[in-house]
Amino acid sequence: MTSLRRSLVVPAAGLAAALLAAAPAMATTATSGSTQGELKPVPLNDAPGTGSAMVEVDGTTVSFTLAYDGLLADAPHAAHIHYSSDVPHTCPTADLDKDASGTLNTTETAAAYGAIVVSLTTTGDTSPESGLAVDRMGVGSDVSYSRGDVTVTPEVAADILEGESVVVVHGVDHDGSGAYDGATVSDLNPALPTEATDPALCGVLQASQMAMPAGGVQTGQAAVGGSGTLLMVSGGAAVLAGGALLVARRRTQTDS
Ligand SMILES: [Cu+2]
Repeated sequence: MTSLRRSLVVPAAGLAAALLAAAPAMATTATSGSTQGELKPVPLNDAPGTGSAMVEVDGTTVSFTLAYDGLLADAPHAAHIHYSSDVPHTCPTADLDKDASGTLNTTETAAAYGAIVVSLTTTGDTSPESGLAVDRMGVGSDVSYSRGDVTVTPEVAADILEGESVVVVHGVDHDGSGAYDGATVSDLNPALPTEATDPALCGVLQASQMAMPAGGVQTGQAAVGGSGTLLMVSGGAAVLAGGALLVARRRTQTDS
């Protein structure tokens, strides 16, 4: 029996070693997941619309589906994923109307959701430089499009998976004229009326529970504060020390 016991112990030790050895490998495979956001009207801007965004991350490749309904017809609607490290990663509230204009422009609302990190174009470049490339974005009131070839930095990928990125669709009709017009110019581009760029719909990208891999992916991200590599190593640690990580995960979910 002694020899049998020994033969059981040795493989167990070998398994532990294998788990430790596997941890670095998980750094590349576990930076994946699905997120989604329910798009709702931005306060004060009164866009009569709703929508949804689904964003999947696989390493530094992002695929997305953006759909919305009810926005200004026959008008282009810029759409982006926003993130900055120094904002609350939320959709804007009416109290951000710092100039008391009665509406919210992009400068005011960026205090909630940050800068453009991905331009949700239908084709071609998806960098912030394409933020107003509305010839490659949705047009009209009932729009749905997808693409699967967006390349982002590891940091942007991690920010999306951490639930700190926000999808915004722009373009409103404050005066109900049926077109982008009015005397107020855009804070992004003075050649455009502010109606063309003011935020219409907003939704925070949250992890899709059903599509998330089991264990502490969110936990690792929150615990170490953002590095994709570190968070995945932490995810590996969850296999070995699940209890403490589970507590951290609960705390994270309460905060969010
Ligand atoms: Cu935007």
